[in-house]
Amino acid sequence: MQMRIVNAWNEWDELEEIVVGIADDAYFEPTEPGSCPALRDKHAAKIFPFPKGPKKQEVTEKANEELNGLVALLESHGVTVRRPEKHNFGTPVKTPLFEVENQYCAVCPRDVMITFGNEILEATMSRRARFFEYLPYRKLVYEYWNQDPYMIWNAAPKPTMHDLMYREEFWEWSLEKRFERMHDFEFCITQDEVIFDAADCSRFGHDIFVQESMTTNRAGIRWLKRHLEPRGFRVHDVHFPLDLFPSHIDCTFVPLAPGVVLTNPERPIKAGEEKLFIDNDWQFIEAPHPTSTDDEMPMFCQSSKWLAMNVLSISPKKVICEEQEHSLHELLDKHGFDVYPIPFRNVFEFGGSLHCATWDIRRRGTCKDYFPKLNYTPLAATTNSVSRFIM
Ligand code: DAV
Repeated sequence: MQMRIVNAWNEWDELEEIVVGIADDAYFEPTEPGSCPALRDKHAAKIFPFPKGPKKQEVTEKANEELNGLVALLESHGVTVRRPEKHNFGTPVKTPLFEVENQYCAVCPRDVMITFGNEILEATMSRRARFFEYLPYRKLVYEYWNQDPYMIWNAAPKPTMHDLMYREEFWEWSLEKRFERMHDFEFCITQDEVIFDAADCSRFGHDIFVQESMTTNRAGIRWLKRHLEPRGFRVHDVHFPLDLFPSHIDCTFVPLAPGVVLTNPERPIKAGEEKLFIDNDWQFIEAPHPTSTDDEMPMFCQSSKWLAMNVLSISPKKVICEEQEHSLHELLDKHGFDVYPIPFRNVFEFGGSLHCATWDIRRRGTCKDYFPKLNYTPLAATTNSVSRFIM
């Protein structure tokens, strides 16, 4: 019998195979129209620019120790763990339409790669330094594709990443201006090209929720709808207006088990979008305040303190959490989850925490409907009626 290797329909089913990122050869993210990295300490930022070039070896080694700790924990639960290939992130990128001085790292496969059932999809990405970030995963993808005859492989269309794709003045906007415009959902990328990072998607069986953000635009969500609906998925855009710098849904809205989502108290879902969850008996559990304030996060980390919520489920009952987030451990324990704490803070400056640093390939289970009361109109239905009309 032929092996089925690629099979993951949600964020919580029992985990069987996963890719864990690696910090080797990581570089600092460069300044570019889609990203303006800044030092965490505002006083230091007045004196020192954000560093350029490769990450220091001891910093990379510390991150690798924690990533290896995650690998060991997963293996002790019987999970098969795979790692990305080596890649030279110091190579500059030059295409006919843009140039960038270096690439980034292979710590966060979640941002680039996603498994939708038996399909592996490579995201378009939204930043120049990450244009080629699928490369460290290609050997694995070929292996899955060669061994699993049911596996479908797709790569979303690459955007130009030309200057015109970005709205650079976004970085100059004051917080007041962002706050006033929070319901426009307009960020540093324009709406003309198809743009999405994989980490803006969250999988709930038949239903996929995609956040509009600095890394995913409305055309990106439309592309995902047209791509996924013929396979039986229902794709929903979701918004968290109080997140003035949204990037990746997995520090904001994190499903842990059927009927349970961990929510971010500072980033409530847009009024009206909660209805689908409430109507279908989903419970929102509010995450407690993280251990660190934003100012206390590691100096070069570009993510918020809400990395505290970036947990990895290895079954509907078992969750891996960052070691220092005691209030979160207690909360999850109270709700009947087994918590597995591990140190992970040295990974933060490489783009994320436990969910970001992984990409699940196989979870035991099938595609289920967790929103049975949903009345969904597929995008294709509207498009078809228009084309019939034109003919
Ligand atoms: O809240 O800063 C970070 C996600 C990183 N992949 C946040 C989201």
